[in-house]
Amino acid sequence: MIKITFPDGSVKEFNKGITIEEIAGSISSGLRKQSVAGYVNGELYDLNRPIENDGTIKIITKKDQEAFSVLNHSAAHLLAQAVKRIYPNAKFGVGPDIREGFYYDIDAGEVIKEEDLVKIEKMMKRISQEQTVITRSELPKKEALEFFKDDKYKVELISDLPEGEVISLYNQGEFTDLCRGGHIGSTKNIRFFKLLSLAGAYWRGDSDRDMLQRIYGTAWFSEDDLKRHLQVLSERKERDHRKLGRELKIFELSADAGQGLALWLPAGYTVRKVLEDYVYKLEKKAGYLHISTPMLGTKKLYEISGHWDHYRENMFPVMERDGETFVLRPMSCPHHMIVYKSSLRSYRDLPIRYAEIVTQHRYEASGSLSGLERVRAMTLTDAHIFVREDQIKKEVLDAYNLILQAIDDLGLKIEYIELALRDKSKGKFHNDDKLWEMSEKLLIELLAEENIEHTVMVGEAAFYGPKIDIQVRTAMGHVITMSTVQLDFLLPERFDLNYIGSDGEKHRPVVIHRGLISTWERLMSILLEQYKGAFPTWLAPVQIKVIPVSLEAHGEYAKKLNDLFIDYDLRSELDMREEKLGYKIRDAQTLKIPYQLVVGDNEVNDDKVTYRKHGSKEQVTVLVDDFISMVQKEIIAKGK
Ligand code: TSB
Ligand code: ZN
Repeated sequence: MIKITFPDGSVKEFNKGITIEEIAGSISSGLRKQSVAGYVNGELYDLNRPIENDGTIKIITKKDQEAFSVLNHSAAHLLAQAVKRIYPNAKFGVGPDIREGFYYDIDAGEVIKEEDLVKIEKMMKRISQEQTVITRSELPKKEALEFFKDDKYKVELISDLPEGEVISLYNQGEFTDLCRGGHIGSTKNIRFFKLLSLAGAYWRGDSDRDMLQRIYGTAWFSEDDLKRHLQVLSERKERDHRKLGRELKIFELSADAGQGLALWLPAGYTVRKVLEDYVYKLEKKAGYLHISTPMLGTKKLYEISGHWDHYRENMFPVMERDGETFVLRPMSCPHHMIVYKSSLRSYRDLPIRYAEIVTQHRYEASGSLSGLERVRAMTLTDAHIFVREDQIKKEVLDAYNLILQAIDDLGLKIEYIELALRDKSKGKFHNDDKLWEMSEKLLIELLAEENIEHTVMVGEAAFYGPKIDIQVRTAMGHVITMSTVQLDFLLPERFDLNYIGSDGEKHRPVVIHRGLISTWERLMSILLEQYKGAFPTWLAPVQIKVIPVSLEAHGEYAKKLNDLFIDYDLRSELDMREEKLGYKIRDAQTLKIPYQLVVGDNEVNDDKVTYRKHGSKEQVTVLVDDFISMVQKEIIAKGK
């Protein structure tokens, strides 16, 4: 007999070899049905793994967070088993559970196509109905290597484990996988699942190694939960900026133009221009000075700044001509340092805030490129603020607050604030411990003093200093950085920046790097997703669509209206195509134009307009002047 201690402290005796499922069953049959796995002495145990010794137990039920992981991890094995049945030569990389499901990286010996997922899913269903028990066994490393000798990926994974490690295997029917475990006892417990998509994935994320195929799926405990999740996924797909960008003709990506090199179409460019004006005014009010610097710099400039040592991986290759060496800039900071140096500075001049809408290029890994979200040519709402040490906190805080104001004006939702620090063990950061300690401490203090709730990420700092990043969630569910404030003691040193202090001596300024609302590319992806393509009126590429009921009878008045709106700086368009009225209205709706104006007899006779606001079914008739001032007010208030 063994003694099992429950979370409430009570102790019960059971036969040696009892399982979580049986213990749950001894309490109630309801609990048995709800049980998924458990913790024995803190170790994750399968539903049916025999418990051999005394210990504490915690049963994981379907309601617990970990239950979803266990189920999905087991579903990944089920997927691999099904693939192996269909593709007997298949070899397997890794197959973990993830936030919303699971995946498995597979080399099937032939290419799996999107349409093959249906047949793989059917096979999974069949294996689930076979009700195969999932059992754990253990092997010494040497024997495990022998067991998996035909699967080079598994061999590599096992080889990386420490000598003497006991390796656990999981078996279900004819299929055995290398796995740490936490499984759900039987394939019969994996019933509600769906295979979702197929992607390429390099073995161990290394682009120099084999490309495997990654199959994504999701598994749930009930049909309803699965259905609900699939609904969420389909809504998300509708919100995906890549889809909306195509439908609304915002941008184009073409293999011929180059991957990650986005082309802005008229509608997208209009929004970008509006945003540019907006940023210019906002920065003017906040005391920024606007400058313009080139996209190209000498290699030497980036050697001085340290980008060459710490950021070269992300840079396009150098260009050489007539003995000169140039690089396409990945950031504007070095140029801004030179601008600072263009005059003698006194302590009274500081802070100096240089802002620029900066076009820059980064060589991002091709697998990481994603629509407008991560590109290789990008234009950043950038600034570098030069301050004295006693001005750091105030200027960081002001920059941060300006960012919050911009995000509020744009009506965007922040996921969380992140403090990104250095990982000392990594070589990508400059290595002056004193500067790092000083700058990290400053940001930590500031966030505490201002009660700014945040998460800390070690290793995500810039190579020159720590940063406060403002994170948003994308439609596809991952988190990206929108805005950033970064503290930098390094570049002033590297560029030997000075100002004359009140003591008449030379002092070093400190630099704050600030990305206001990201790059136009990433910002556009965020706007499209958060607004589902329906831009607020002040940002909309076209604000008003004027549609005459009959070209002949109402075309002239419609044109007069359209011209008037344009004179009032409203972005209005006239639809004079020889199409049916219904078609034109639908078209304006598809393009999510805020105001659709249908012009018929009533309007012509009474100097009125009848409009319909996007998203509303209601038709409203008002005097032309009232309509104009209503839209103007809405634009100035940014819809707030
Ligand atoms: C803020 N030197 C600083 C600048 O002064 C800098 O470049 N910081 S950065 O590297 O963090 O980039 C600024 C912002 O650009 C990021 O916060 C992110 O919003 C955006 N960005 C970065 N890489 C990409 C990319 N590949 N595609 C689109 N936007 C990007
Ligand atoms: Zn910078």
